[in-house]
Amino acid sequence: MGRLIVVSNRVPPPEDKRASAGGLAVALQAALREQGGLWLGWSGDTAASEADSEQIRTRVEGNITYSLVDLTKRDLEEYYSGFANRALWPLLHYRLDLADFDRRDTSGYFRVNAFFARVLAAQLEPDDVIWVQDYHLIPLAAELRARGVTNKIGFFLHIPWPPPDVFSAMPWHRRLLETFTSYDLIGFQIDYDAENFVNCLVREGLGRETSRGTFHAGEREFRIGAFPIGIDTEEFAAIAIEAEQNALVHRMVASLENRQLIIGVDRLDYSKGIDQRMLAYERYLENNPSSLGKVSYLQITPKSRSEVPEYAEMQREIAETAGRINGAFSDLDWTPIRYINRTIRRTTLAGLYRLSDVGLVTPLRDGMNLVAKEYVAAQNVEDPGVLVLSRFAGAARELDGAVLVNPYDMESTAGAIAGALAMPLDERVSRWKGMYDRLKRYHVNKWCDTFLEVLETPLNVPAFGSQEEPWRAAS
Ligand code: GDG
Repeated sequence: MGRLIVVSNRVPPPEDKRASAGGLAVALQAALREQGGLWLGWSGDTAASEADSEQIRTRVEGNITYSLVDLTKRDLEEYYSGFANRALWPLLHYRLDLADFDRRDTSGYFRVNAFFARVLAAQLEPDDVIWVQDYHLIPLAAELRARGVTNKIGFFLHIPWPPPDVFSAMPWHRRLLETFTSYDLIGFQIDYDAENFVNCLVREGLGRETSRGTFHAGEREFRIGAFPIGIDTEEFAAIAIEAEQNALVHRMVASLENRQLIIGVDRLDYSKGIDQRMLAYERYLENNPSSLGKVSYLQITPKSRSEVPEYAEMQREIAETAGRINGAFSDLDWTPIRYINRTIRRTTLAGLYRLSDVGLVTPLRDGMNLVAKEYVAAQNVEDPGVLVLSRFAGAARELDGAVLVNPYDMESTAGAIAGALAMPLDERVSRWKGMYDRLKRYHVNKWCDTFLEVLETPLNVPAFGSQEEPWRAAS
């Protein structure tokens, strides 16, 4: 087997070791270590000029080479803040109202993808297997093929894929869709996303199914499937147990004074439904006057993408909502919402999940949502909390022990919060156990291995396992 080449917008910094790194970075690093390989992506730094961005920085750690490229200010504005985060992100999260389709950004996106392809093509060996991550780099395979690259190339989309009527609102939808046909395997989080994508391809006449999960377009044949991403379940559970000794977690316990705790953890993003969630909690307080002073809701929301105007606006809105609710309901010794607008250490986070009676995960749309999975992994076997989960998170396809809600429906979300806080122990245990067992079996390393196995399986050999497994061929 050749080397594994991972390409993603960002490459994890060298200091990202176990406790602080997310499960995905650790799993990809483990796969790279096993096979030997290369991780290529943006360094996070801005190059002063185009000539400077040609200077590739290479770092070798064991059998992994990290290849870091700087991007110019213009590249970042057009490719990253522009097309990726102001066109693709809202579009693929069904938010046409927030999408900005700008011609200059679009050409910047394709230009930076061509640049990445040029950098990668120069380093490739014939039997390398390439795995491209996420929406920033969709045209990469087409750019590589244009440079004569014939290696296996897989793509995994971490975010949702909408139905054709939503996707085709983007002026360049066909051009982008066409580039997908250069991959050998296109992976989505859940079967609904894969199904939407197939419908887009078929609607545009860009692919037809030849056998289950295998599609044909022009000269090429490729697979499409669903590969729900997992977490490092047992590691995370162990961190959560250890975190019971954490000083910050102790401070939290003391400050709660036996109140019940609800937790929400989300990057500051409109897809996460944070404002709607606060309103549902407000409705819960209104509907349950006896709960006043007896429940605390902790919302941890690190800032993200502040350079995109919609995010700055949303940050203001959420802070206002939290302030208004606290102003209306607080007492001298109680604040209903504790809103934290910065990053908390991963170990502390695990301890806080474990402490919480309810994990409130209510995105309006989400590829998977790892917070839902981390919340389950962190629970105490003897006394687990309840996951209240949006039916529009990919995780809802798997976590059938969660209390599922429609985040647009405040009244029923408020009811679900009340039901979760009052749920008896035996029901909590039985709901939690099924979810935990599943997360243990389909952890992030398994996700990684399965994707790569399917990518390497010749097209005439069946690649997907039994129906019980989460990996599904699209049709
Ligand atoms: C994309 C897709 C898909 C959050 N706050 C803190 C913190 N976090 C960590 C969580 C979790 C991660 O960030 C967030 O993961 P999500 O899955 O919830 O969301 P996205 O960032 O939008 O990720 C998503 C994912 O890709 C993977 O495929 O599930 O649908 O949108 O791990 O714990 N971590 C620390 N402090 C914080 O304050 N340490």
